[in-house]
Amino acid sequence: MYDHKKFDKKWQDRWEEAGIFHAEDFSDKEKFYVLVEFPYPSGAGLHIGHPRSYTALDVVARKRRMEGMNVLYPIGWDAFGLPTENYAIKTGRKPQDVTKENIETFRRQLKSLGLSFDWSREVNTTDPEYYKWTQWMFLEFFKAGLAYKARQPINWCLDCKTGLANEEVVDAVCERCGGAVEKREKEQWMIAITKYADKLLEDLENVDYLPKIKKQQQDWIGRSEGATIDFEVPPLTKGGRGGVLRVFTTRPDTIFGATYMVLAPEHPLVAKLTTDDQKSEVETYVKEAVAKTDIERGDATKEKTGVFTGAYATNPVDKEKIPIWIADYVLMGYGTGAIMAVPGHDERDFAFAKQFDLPIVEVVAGEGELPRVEGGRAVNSGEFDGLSTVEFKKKISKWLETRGKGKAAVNYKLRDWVFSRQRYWGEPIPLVHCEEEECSPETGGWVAIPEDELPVILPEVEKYEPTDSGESPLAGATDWVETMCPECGGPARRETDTMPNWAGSSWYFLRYIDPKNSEAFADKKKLDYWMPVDWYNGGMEHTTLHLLYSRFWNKFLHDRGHVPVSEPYAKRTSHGLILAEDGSKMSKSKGNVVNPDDTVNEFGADTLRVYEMFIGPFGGAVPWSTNGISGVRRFLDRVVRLADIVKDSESDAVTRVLHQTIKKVTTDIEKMRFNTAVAQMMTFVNVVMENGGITKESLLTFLRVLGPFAPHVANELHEQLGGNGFVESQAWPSFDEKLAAEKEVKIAIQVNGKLRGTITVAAGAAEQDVVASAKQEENVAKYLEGEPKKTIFIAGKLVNFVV
Ligand code: ANZ
Ligand code: ZN
Repeated sequence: MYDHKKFDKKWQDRWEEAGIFHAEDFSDKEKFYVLVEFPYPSGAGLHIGHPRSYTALDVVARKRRMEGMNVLYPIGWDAFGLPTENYAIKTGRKPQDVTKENIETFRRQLKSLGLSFDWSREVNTTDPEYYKWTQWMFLEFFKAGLAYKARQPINWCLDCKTGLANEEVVDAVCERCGGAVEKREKEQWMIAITKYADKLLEDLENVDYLPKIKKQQQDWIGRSEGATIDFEVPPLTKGGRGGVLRVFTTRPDTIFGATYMVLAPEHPLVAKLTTDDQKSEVETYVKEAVAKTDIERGDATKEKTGVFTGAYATNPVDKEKIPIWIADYVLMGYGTGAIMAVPGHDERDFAFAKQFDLPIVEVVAGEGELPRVEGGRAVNSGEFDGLSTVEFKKKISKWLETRGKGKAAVNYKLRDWVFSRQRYWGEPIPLVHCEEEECSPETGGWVAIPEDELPVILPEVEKYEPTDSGESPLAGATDWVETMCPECGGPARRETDTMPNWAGSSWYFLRYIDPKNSEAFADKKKLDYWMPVDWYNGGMEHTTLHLLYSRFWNKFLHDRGHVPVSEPYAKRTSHGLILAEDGSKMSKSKGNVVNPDDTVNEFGADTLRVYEMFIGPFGGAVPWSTNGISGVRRFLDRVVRLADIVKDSESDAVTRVLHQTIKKVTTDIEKMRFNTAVAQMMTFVNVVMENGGITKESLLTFLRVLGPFAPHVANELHEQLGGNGFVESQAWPSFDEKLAAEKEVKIAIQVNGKLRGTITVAAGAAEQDVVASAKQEENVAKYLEGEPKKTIFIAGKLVNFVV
């Protein structure tokens, strides 16, 4: 048993004194920027899940340093956000004070794990010196016309009492609190992320992200190619001119099969198109439909509902009159909020047509029953009959375009980013609204705070409570709100909404590069040197939130000439969750949360580190196991005991397992197969113990591969054995393929004493394995009919089957 308290403290102090984890700006060495998602310093302290990601990339960072690279592995605090604010409300304390305490706890906890962060680069998103630049970047969006104020229905969390972005509504509830979300019409600051939809998609080809991460982003952006088509509708007012109903479709080739049209209940033409005798029915339906969430409305398993408007549209290709319906399965927020319904080839349209007895026409030939959604040859489509779906799509788009009835179009599921929050604990939006009518009409009276007056400091207020009316708590800080217009000197009011907690995290990786710069968010030359991040690990839950936002933010800064690369992260990987022992999610309310402090105190930092790497495949969810922890501790105790069996020579088996271990750990780290790397190190210790000894040189070499996982134990032994300096200052060991290879022997195979073949097997291979291979040898198999009566085995020489 080693004294982990002593080891941990001793080596953590020494590393800090020597400053060996400080990254140098500019160096002859190749740079390597390793990034983990910085934590939100909650009141609960470090979660046992944090060290999984942090240790994994610590292993990578430490290996890269030993490979001779200049490594940047930074950490900081993503500290704005609702939990702290809610806690402050409950306890009557200032979020500023609470945040400070929480950060101190997190810092102490992370330091206790011996992670090789460059602590001199710590950043904190709530520090005015930091959010000054978040505000500056917001103004860049504003000046580029990408931040704009709009009144529109947004998601409103009833518990958090704030607007949310689409990305923050996960499975129909608030991503943060799990509370119900409703649609509310509100004026909001928006950021035009949709302008970057194509770039965000295309550039996924230039980065090394896990395939499932790319897929999620692609699906979220949801690019659909198709066409808009205009259907003529009767005069919208008595005696007036006819109008058009525009639809978006991904299948313009099915236009001859459009047997009815559907408008979203919120569609602006609903009131105008509805005939008098359908009016009351339509109004009742609309009222019910708009109260439902998009998720309910899109649910394919629910029975379809809808109502006829009384009006008809004209199909531009065959002049057929088709009825116009209203149904909630068509959403206002997508495409044009209206569709041509093709029940023969669309599932939802089919279900609707069945429900309301509308005609169903086959326009794509194929096998099986309707609806058939796949492509094929066109039928019942006039002059277009016989065309393939692909050809038809091209032709019809042109046909429509030359007649002014439609054109090819692209649609996205991605929506602009709802950026205002009606809460206190966030960055103030650095704008004022000028009350002089003539001032800044082109921005609706909104005026930017000049750069030299940034940051706009978040004022202290008496009440942090959010309001049901949707006003930010800052609205009550009258002295702060009422100010002077920087443009014209007239009276002006500050914007009282704050930024979402995703603002500060959208660019923190840039600030690490130059955290103390007061002239710019970071020095250009330093950005040139360090960017992009070479390897970024984080949670899958952030794929369509932080990861998407920060890619967008970086691309925008790149286009403005502020950062050197368009894609911020060259590589993105993801870790699985750590669950409670019973496989459920850890949660405070269930009382099944494991505190990392307890594990570190009882077993030491290395045990927690190695355990989290050993617990299971890195990408998967895994339950915590107290037994597993003890097992890892026993492994480390055995490692320490290896120092007692150092000899002048060692058996071939030990040399071999050493080289096998170097080889396996080297490749496993790159593939994030940390669990099998640890298993191999365990095998190594077993083999050395079985063989009764190891040379000092071999043990020192082993400590270098162990170092990234268990740096305290590795350094302690390294010192005991008289090794030079830190394990971290040694070169990553290389392996000899020949020494790693299992020795092989030829085995003669006889049947009834006659030689019938030979096979090559690893020396020392187990009898059952050798016999199994022997039976499979082609020539031998011919002479064996069924199970041999008897099998004679002479290790390393011969197998004789008696039949
Ligand atoms: C006719 C058609 C025929 C369609 C067919 C599909 C198959 P994605 O791929 O998701 O972009 N659609 C368009 N706008 C809609 C809205 N606001 N609410 C609900 N549905 C809408 O889907 C595009 C397809 O979804 C469009 O193509 C349209 O139906 C429907 F055999 O038009 B399609
Ligand atoms: Zn003004």
